[in-house]
Amino acid sequence: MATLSISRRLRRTPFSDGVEAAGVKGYTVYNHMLLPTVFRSVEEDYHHLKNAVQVWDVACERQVELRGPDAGRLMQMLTPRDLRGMLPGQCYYVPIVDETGGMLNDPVAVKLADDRWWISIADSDLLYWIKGIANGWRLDVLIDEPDVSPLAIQGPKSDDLMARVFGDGVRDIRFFRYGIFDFQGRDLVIARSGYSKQGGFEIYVEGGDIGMPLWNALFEAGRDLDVQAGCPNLIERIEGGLLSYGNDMTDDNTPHECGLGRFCNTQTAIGCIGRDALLRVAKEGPVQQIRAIAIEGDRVPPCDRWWPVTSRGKTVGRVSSAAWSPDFGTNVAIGMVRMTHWDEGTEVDIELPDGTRRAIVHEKFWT
Ligand code: THG
Repeated sequence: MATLSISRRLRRTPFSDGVEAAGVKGYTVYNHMLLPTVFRSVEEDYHHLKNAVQVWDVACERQVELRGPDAGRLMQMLTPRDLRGMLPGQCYYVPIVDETGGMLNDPVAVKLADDRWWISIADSDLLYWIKGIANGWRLDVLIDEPDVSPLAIQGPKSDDLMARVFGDGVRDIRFFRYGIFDFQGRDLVIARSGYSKQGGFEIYVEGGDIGMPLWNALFEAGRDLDVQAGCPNLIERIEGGLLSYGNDMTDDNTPHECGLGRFCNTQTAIGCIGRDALLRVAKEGPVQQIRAIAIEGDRVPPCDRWWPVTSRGKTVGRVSSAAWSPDFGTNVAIGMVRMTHWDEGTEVDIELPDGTRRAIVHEKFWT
């Protein structure tokens, strides 16, 4: 295999020195930035995540900051989720759609104040779409990428680790809420959220200079908790049905196809771009949708292209993410499946590069 060449266009993060010292074995590129994918092995990392606590460099979840009198109006233009009830202190998972109802990103919106928001983006250059909208509508809002780098603490021992560094107050943070906590004289946003189903927090580290001091403080405080460097885990996130923008869905998919209809209030999200298109597709209903798929046989190879889902030789969907699950003893996968084959228990074939496998479609994910 060839290697991926490193240059300054592929951005390091405030935690990269710690990630390297911890022995990172693999990276991907996300928002033009390094994102670790493996430390010991994907399977060892998976077991450790489910049993202990990990510190994840997810600085690549870049923030788009909206600041000014029109920040709230702009935010509602970007998403079909109704934001009227959202208060400072809350985070919302928000589909972002274009004028056709196609998914542009699936970020977490953080409401800091009525006139100040962070949009914690997935892997697409959303900044340019947002600047274009704001300029086209001549909105009174400043838009930029601030020096904010999320550090996730994930796993069952997250509360214990975080309490040692930030105090017992972190235990009271509710799911998708945040509080402000001090580290070395700096106020940091800390939310109970993260890209795993094992529980934990995300620290929005404001100011790259405190990245390594915070990283080191967490590892020193958690020595007896078996704290390890980790990263979003492929197996665990498939078991949990956490979607990956660019892999599992693109701008060709509506939120409803992605199973994100529960995060859309298209009727009441007045001003949302793509609202008319979404009202049309919501009335008809999607003709394909994200599903959990159990692929039979032994360990599948890495899914680096869509694998056709077929039935009697005809294509009825695609698999976009797949991995062997030690806990469930089967290959777990995420795919987009046509209506004719999306019911629970439907048998399908998956065309892998090295041959055809039988598989079962499920309506619910594993965790
Ligand atoms: N945290 C933050 N920013 C992010 C991610 C994150 N940006 C990139 C990427 N992840 C965006 N995608 C997701 C996908 C899923 C979730 C969050 C961001 C998620 N979903 C939960 C679920 O589906 O079970 C909960 C959603 C809810 O109930 O509101 O957490 O992880 N900061």
